[in-house]
Amino acid sequence: MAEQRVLITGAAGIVGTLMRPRLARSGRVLRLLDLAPLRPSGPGEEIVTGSVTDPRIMAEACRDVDALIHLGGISREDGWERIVEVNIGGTQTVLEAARVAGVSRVVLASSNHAVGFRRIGAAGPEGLPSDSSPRPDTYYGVSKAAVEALGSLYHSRFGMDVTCLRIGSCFERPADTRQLSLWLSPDDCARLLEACLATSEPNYRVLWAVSANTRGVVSLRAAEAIGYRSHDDAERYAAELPPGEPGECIGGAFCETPLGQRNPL
Ligand code: NAI
Ligand code: 15L
Repeated sequence: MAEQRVLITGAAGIVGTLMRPRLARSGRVLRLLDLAPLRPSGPGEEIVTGSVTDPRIMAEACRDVDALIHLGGISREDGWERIVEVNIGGTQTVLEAARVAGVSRVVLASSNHAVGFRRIGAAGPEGLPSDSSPRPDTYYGVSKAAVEALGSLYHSRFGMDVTCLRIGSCFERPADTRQLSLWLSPDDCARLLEACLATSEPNYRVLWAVSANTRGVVSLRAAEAIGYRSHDDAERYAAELPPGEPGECIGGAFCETPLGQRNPL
């Protein structure tokens, strides 16, 4: 079988680092791109150092790539100009380079903060659907809504298979009460990415990327429709966490973050 090459941007970050061992497969090459230094490559890996905002770097990085997972960028609130340049401009640069290079399958990291002002529970017992329209809570959330819109554009214009993941909280383990609802375990993240890499029909999708948490507040129906099956539940960590309230809105503390000010993760 022909080798599959998967380009991961933002590979040195939290999610990229968690995915690197989990997405490794025989017959697959992971091309890992980041501005930040990456651990030297192991077998089946290639390293690219550079910015997602640089068309030359991205053209080179997309060469011979079958699928692209775009995680790179600013992952919290920040100044408007930086957010626009890196998250919106960078995503357009990435998609355009992918199109020119013939990369037909793309996964884009969106965020719960694209819909951060949606109220928890308002959508009924199944939870907030993944296609609910944006209600961003920050400039960062606005950029993720734009990322989804760019993905839609590149699917509709060029037939690319584009999946946008509204990631809840993807960390080794949940850190607070809110994350008991929105946690995406690293293993489930890899399961979902594998499902995205295996879809048969080119389409445009926006999916919730969370585990099957007992206190879940978002719908997994669309993710399950492409074959995602969560095996994890944040509840097993509940007893270890300090008591707290989940908050009224999906975006939690981001809804009170001063606009344009870099906030804690
Ligand atoms: P992170 O901040 O740990 O990693 C982002 C990576 O992107 C960093 O390694 C950084 O060096 C790189 N980067 C920044 N600007 C770049 C540029 N111009 N060119 C190339 N690389 C650049 O973030 P994390 O947690 O790994 O998140 C990955 C993606 O998933 C981000 O797009 C984030 O917005 C999204 N996300 C993450 C969530 C989480 O819970 N970890 C939740 C929701 C969304
Ligand atoms: C995000 O979008 C951030 O990238 C991540 O660092 C967390 O803050 C996450 O949302 C969250 O809401 O927990």
